[in-house]
Parts: sequence; structure tokens; C-alpha cells
Amino acid sequence: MIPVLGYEGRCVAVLGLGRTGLAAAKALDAGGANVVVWDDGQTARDAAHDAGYDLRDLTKAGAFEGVDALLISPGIPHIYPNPNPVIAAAWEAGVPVDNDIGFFFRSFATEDWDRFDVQPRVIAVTGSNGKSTTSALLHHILVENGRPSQLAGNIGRGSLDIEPAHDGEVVVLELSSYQTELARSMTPDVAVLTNISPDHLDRHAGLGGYVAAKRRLFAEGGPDRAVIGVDEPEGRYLANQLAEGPEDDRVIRISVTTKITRGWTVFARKGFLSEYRKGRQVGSIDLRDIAGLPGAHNHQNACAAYAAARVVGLGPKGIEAAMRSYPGLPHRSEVIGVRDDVTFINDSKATNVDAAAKALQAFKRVRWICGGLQKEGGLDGLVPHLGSVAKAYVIGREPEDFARQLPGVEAAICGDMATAVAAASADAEPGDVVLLAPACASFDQYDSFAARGADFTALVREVIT
Ligand code: UMA
Repeated sequence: MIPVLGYEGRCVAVLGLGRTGLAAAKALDAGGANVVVWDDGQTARDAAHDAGYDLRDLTKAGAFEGVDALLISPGIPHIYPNPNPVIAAAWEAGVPVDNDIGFFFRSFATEDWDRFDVQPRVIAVTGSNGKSTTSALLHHILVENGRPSQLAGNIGRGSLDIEPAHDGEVVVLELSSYQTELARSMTPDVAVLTNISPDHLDRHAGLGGYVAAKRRLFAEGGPDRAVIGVDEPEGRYLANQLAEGPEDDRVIRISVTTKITRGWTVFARKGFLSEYRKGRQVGSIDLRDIAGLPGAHNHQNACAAYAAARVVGLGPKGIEAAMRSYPGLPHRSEVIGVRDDVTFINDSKATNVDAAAKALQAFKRVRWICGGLQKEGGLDGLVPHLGSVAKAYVIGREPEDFARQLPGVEAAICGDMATAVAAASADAEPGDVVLLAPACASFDQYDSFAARGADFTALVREVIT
């Protein structure tokens, strides 16, 4: 764990006792802070009490008396749609509100680093889709090339949970908009934006707020290098703002639609990744047969991870070799198995329209398991990408409403996963892909996208064995 610096003998309150909050409470304690904790849920409070944490009811009047800072978890709304009442009370009491990312950046560098030959670096990865794959792939590339690396953040491990840095270490932090919006310090050496599409609009009061939350990582963090996906106007705007001109190689532009040869660029077209610097091609990789990275959306992730790995000094050959051994992440383009030339793929993490559209584009003929809790903005973004869909098998509490929004697509109203998997596998013909890519959150039927993906995986295993 990273002991939190600067709060010795001072009182810090922690709201939210999941992966972030518990790791933060430990890290604060290790740094000598007086830690009080609270969670709106009784179960989490009971668990914290049993683990010996000092509970303080932060919902009570005067609870912030003597508190120097409040650290909150990313899942707790801090402004939209409404601030959590505890956070509103902290504002009222003038107590600074921060998150684990802010505390991490203020505590990561220590005096030990004076003895290191190579200063540790932090690469922070954000974006609407692909940030987990980009982060995990980058971590894998670093480790395979002999660089010490740790992976944390939105990918499932609280940032304060990692070990203090080794000589030459690279920490890869996946950051969500919830995290970048609030952190009071964010000073990565390299910042990466994969892409932008609408997501979490309720938490940011719309697309403008969402983009502004992500932009903080670049505008307030002041990274030495920025790797930016420029296939959407938001990315082009950000790259333009950060660079002095097209040749300014502090900004590395990545694309899966356009060949860009001015400045420092990495792009993938027709399955080939190319790196250009100062007008010359300096690296290339044939991505087409890399099993762990199928489809243009994964090629975008490959471009982002490649660019960040180049920034910390790795060579194209070593990066390519590591990409070939990348095992993939659960619930992201995860091949569960093949039966009678039908491939079953779990992309439960495709929780929004853009991610599902990208998954659909990666395959030729799809039996598509979709639906769930729809996000704001509707399904219009899917419509241009339905050409590969042989039939949709719709799950969720309101499958009829989802199916109505898929013009020209034959749709079976399945309701639950078991019905959908049974129907899709019965209908599938050789060469088809049975794809779970819901374009929705899971919370109407599951606790998380991971639970939904695990259900799909278990049902598919019954079918294929
Ligand atoms: N809680 C309250 N009050 C509230 C809401 C929640 O007290 O109003 C409490 C809950 O009772 C619970 C705790 O807060 O005990 C949960 O906090 P949390 O939801 O932030 O969950 P963590 O376990 O800390 O996980 C968080 C991230 N979760 C979210 O952003 C929702 C994890 O990302 C991340 O991996 C983890 O920190 C470690 O950094 C998950 C996620 O779904 C994967 N992220 C979203 C996404 O990818 O779309 C952004």
C-alpha cells in the first residue's frame, strides 16, 4: 500500500467502504492520519466495524467538526444528479473533498526515489471505451519487456492499494470520469485518452460535463506527453489545445480511421499498426492475427498502449512480441469457446451504445445477446452498425422497448440470459458468432457487468461441453 503523506496526526473522513474506501483507510492509517469512516450501506458499515475501523456517522449534524479532509469513492455522486448529503455537508463545513487519486498523486513520490537510477513514472489512461484493455495491455507489454509495473484504478484495484514503487517502475492507472472529475491532484507523466462517446451522462449533467471531467487529466495534470485518440471531435479539440502545432511531439495522435503522418502518430488501418515520427515511418505491426485484440476497437487500444510504451522507451519489436501473448481481460471480447464453428464471445463490458457498436463491427455474422438497463441517449448510435446482426436475442426487464429501437433486425424477446443463450446457440450456423454485447448497464438483473458476463459464460460452457 502507498502510505498517505501529509496528514500525520490530522483527521481524515472516508465515505464509501468498497475497494477504494477500504484501501484508502488503510493507506491513511499507515501514514499516521486519524481515520474515521462511514458508508451509507449497513452491510459495509458492519464489515468495517468488524475490521476495527473507527465509524463516525457523517450524516449527523456537526460530524465534520475537527475533520481536515473527506475522501470519497467514485461510485458516490458528488454533484450530479444530486450531491450525496454527506458531501454537501462537507462543503458546508468547508472541508476539502478529494478522492484516492488525489491522495495517491500527493503520496506516491518518496525520499527513497533519490537512490533510484530511473525515476518511477505514472501513465494514466482514460476514455469512454477501451481504457481497461489499453491499461491491461500496456501493463502486460511493460512486464513482458522486463519493466517493473503495477496496474490499478478503475480496473478493480484502489490506487492506494499498490506497493511503493521500485527503481524504474511504471504505474499504469486506469481512470474513470468519476475519478478525474474530482481528484485535487493529478500529475501523471503520460496521460492517454482512448476515445470519447456518451456515457455516465446523469453523473456529469450531459456530454459537456463528461468531456470536461476527462479533460481535467490533461489540462490540470500537465503530463509530459499526451496520447490522444483523434477519431472524434473531442479528441481533436484536446490534441489541438495541448500542442503548439502539428509537429509538437508532446502530443501523440492515435487513430483507427485516418493515416496521420505529421508529428508523432500511431494509427491502424486494415489491421496494420504504423508509427510515424517526424514524417518517417519508424514502426509497424500486423495486428490481424493477434487473437487477444480482435476488431478495430481493439486496434485502437493497441495503438494507445503502443504509443505509451514507446514513450517510456520500449522498442516496436518487444511491444509486438508482448501483444502476441496478451491474454485479454474477462468480459471484454473474451472468447469463451467454439462449438461446430460457432464462436461464443463475452463482451459484457460493452455497457454503452458505442462499445456494443464496436463489438458488432468486429464480426461478420452475429447472434447478438443485448439489452438491460438502457442509458440516457437512446440506441440511435447502434443503427448504422446492425448490418452484421443475423438476429438479436434481447434480455433485461424491458426487452420489448429495446427491440423496438432496432429497425430491420429480427429480434427474439428472451428476457433472461438462459433463454437468450439457448435460443442463440440453437439458431447459430457454422461461422456465426454468439456475442454478448448488451449496450446497457446490468443493474436491472445483475449486480455488475462482471456478474452478467459470468452468467453468460457458465451457460455457454454448458452448451459447448
Ligand atoms: N456508497 C455510499 N453512498 C452512495 C453510494 C455508494 O456510501 O451514495 C458506498 C456503497 O455502499 C459501497 C461503496 O460506496 O460500500 C462503493 O463505492 P464504489 O461504488 O465507488 O465502489 P468501489 O468498490 O470503491 O469501486 C470503485 C469503482 N466503482 C465505481 O466507479 C462505480 C470501480 O470501478 C474501481 O475498480 C474501484 O473503485 C477501484 O478503483 C468499477 C466501475 O464500475 C469497475 N467503474 C465505472 C465504469 O467502469 O463504468 C466508472
